[in-house]
Amino acid sequence: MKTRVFSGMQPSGNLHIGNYLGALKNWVRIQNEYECIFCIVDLHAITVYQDPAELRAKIREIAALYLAAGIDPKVCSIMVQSSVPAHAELAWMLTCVTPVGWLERMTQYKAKAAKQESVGDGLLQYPVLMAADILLYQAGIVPVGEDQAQHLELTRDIAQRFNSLYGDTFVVPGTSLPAVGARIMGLDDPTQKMSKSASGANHAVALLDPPDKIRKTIMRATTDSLPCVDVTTAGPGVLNLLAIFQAFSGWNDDQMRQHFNGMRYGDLKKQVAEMVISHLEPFQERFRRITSEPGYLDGVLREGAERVAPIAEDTVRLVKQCMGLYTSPANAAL
Ligand code: AQP
Repeated sequence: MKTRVFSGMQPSGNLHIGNYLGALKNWVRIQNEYECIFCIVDLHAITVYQDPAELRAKIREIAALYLAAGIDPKVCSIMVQSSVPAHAELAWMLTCVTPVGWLERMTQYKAKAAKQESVGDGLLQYPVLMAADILLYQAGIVPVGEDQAQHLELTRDIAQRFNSLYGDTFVVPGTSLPAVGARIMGLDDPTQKMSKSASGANHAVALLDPPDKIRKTIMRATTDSLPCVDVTTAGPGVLNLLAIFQAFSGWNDDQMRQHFNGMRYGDLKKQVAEMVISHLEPFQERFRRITSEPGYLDGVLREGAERVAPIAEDTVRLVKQCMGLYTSPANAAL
């Protein structure tokens, strides 16, 4: 039996090249090797306020971006988190075995809470819901970007705590990070992770940005005051541009060094911009085709949810039995 893979993205803004290089590209690479479930995690998105009409549109946009990136719905299940109620149900059960101190230590919680006037409980519970997403499907591998590694560690802690309290129930999942591109930094500030929710005009390259905008954003990227590239001593801005180029091109370290050492920053930026555009143009064309087919996206999402719901329901039933919750006699014997 193939190992199961689970991962997801929040429909909380425009997907950017960090989301693509850190996660989506890896998903496409491994989709034939494993049994993959790729989710649009809308329940996670509402841990900060989302305009309802925009959220509805973003859920569909993200599903179309998965497909445009090359996720094959015949091989993988693509589904929306809120369409399988077991995600929320298991999250509550896991909340009850998770010490609040574990959650308060999460760096993403601390960073996001610092930006809110009033912090919703959902923001604190975010990683428990993420643990529920993964454990619900007994996923063995979770391919994510580096920023999610701490949440994955917490998922393992929750699974192990549950298993030690109630007996072996959950598969303890492993993390899969890409070798290059696991943490793409903001183009306007290379000390900050590129993020959907950051507000700067030159912060990110979105997957649906037109070529002119991509060129403009990359040409304005922050570098440093040195005249040209030195791969071994480069500062964070130049390293970020090199990582973007390398992750898109697939070049090895020697090729990168030989090609870029001594190059002026203006030329480096031009080459990075053209590399990004050459990958995003065909991607955007596929996105337009997918979104112009009436009913196609909804069919993919419905099929995905129907395929995974029985797995999720089995896990919830098992967890209820383990914890001593009520299960009807018909369901008592698994
Ligand atoms: N900058 C990044 N570099 C590499 N990978 C990244 N990911 C996110 N940012 C980068 C990876 O993309 C996947 C989906 O992320 P998410 O939607 O769960 O939200 P996030 O990690 O919180 O990403 P954002 O873009 O910063 O969104 P907002 O601003 O809404 O919080 C994950 O696998 C993530 O690791």
